[in-house]
Amino acid sequence: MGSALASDRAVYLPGTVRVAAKILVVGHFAVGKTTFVGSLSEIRPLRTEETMTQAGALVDDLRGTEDKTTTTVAMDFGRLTLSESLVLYLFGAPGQRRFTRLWRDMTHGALGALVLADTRRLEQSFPVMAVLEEHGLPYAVAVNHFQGAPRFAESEVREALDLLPETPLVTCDARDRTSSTQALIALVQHLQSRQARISQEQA
Ligand SMILES: Nc1nc2c(ncn2[C@@H]2O[C@H](COP(=O)(O)OP(=O)(O)OP(=O)(O)O)[C@@H](O)[C@H]2O)c(=O)[nH]1
Ligand SMILES: [Mg+2]
Repeated sequence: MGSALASDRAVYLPGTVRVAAKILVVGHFAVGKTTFVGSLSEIRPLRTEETMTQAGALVDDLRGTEDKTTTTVAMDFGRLTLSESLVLYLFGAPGQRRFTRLWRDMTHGALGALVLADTRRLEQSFPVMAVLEEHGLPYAVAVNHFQGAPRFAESEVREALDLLPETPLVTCDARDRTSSTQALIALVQHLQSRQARISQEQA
């Protein structure tokens, strides 16, 4: 692993790539999903941003992200070549709960998900994690740290989100490519060790 950090954002996939995996980037409204996919993608990310209007003001919680003017209405799409042989296709979900049906559809064919969370509203992560659990999709959690957001000990965040001991929990800055890559690597390592465990049990 590691070539993704050093390489330029290449348009074409290297011929050495053998495995392509669909990874979801999910989380509640305005947690930084579009920013995360945009920081990581080596191709120009596909975005489906629309301007937010007064109509959404009563339902969309903009606390802490008052500068935000657009929201994802379908999905974000990006690509990250993580090693010579592995490429990740990143699908960023829309954030509002009215898109729950789309979240379900997006789980099809996905290998795993990265749940972005914000310590100012951890409880808003539950509906997202519930959909993943309902579909048996393994996930890791990355706290996207916003300025002024409270910092809690890892054990406190784990307890608040009711995470299983094996679920990875990391902190990231979705605007930073290196930090976002580390979060994704935590998920990929989790998926690999989970797969190894399943194969061992089946042997
Ligand atoms: N301080 C800080 N701001 C961030 C970070 N990540 C995203 N932002 C800002 O937070 C706002 C929300 O980011 P988005 O990437 O649009 O969030 P989203 O989860 O895609 O939002 P929806 O698609 O509307 O649910 C934007 O104004 C970003 O610039 C971060 O790590 N730190
Ligand atoms: Mg978005």
